[in-house]
Amino acid sequence: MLNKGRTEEELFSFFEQKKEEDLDYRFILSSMCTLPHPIAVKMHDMFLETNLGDPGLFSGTASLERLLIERLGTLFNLPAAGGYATSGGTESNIQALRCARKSKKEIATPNVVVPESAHFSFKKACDILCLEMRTVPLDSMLKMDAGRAAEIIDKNTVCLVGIAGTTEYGMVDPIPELAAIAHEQGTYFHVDAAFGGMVLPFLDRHIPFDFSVPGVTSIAVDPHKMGMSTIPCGCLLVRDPAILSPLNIDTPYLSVKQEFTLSGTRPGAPVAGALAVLDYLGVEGMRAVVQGCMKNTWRLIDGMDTFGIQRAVTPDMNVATFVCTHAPDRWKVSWTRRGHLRIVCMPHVHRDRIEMFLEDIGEMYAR
Ligand code: 0PR
Repeated sequence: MLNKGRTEEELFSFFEQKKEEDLDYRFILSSMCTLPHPIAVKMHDMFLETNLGDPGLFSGTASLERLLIERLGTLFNLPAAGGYATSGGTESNIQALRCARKSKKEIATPNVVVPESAHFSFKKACDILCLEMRTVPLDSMLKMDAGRAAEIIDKNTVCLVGIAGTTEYGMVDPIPELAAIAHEQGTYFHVDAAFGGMVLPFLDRHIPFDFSVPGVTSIAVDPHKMGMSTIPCGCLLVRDPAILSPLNIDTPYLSVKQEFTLSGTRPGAPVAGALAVLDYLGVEGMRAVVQGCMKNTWRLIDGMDTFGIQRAVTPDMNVATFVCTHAPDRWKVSWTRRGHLRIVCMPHVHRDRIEMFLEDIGEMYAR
């Protein structure tokens, strides 16, 4: 620590300098996060000091968390769903696998079956929980091959995982088929909709992924991605609130006597922010945001096509991938494990940005 404190001016100048070293969101085409909605920022500020880890002290904030879960449950066709706000998809996935593991305590050598496209958070979860992770190959559309999943799942499988909106390609696994396979085996079925959960309900095309599909046990969804909340805000939703009960541990000196969360201290601010965005925009507003992102995704795909740059796959949502080896320097893009150029058309990636990017890449490929 510094022996003597610094003045506010000194601090501001140092912190401002550091902030300038960060990339400008307007050039970030690789991220699944975005600029928070202004209403989220306001509510985040208002709830800055709140701690959901001791909900009895912040009962108003705790009721906002319950409302957030209720809103998302309703969006996912189960208003009575249980759940809580996590720090993001990683925590939601870890907690889902904990629930699944605990539902089959008698299995000595438990395994989890995930698609090859699963987010790396499942590796962390399996490592922490000492679960064998079995990966299922993808079909030609880069979706989990349900037939192969049926072959790989066995009596020691504690959880089958499907992805609704894959990180790299924006694809939705065949959730109803997978749910049926899990049901037949009597296995917990978790849907990772960390990204897609705030996209799929607002698309014109109906893609089943939520609690309306019988057999879906839990769903991860992240308001801090397409929900435009402040960071960090994820949510884990469960079909039956009792699914979380086996995670309960005693917290004798707190305002609640048990908790099933992973973190102890939990920020209320992003939860307030996430709920504010949903209630401010409503279904109509969210639909407009998502449809804007989809329009931009298609403009990008069509624009790249005119330069002879083919899409790697036709995405189910706003992630565009291309058979392409170079991209203009000033843009922050990403590359998938299969070597495709990947651009996520988040709400901050406005149409003018897409046009600028197309101009830049067009010049590169014309050379
Ligand atoms: N599940 C899926 C399908 C995801 O895409 C992600 C993260 C997670 C789970 C884990 O969520 P948390 O990171 O909230 O724990 N997807 C992004 C990714 O790994 C996260 C991200 C966002 C990374 C913005 C970088 C970035 O700039 O690419």
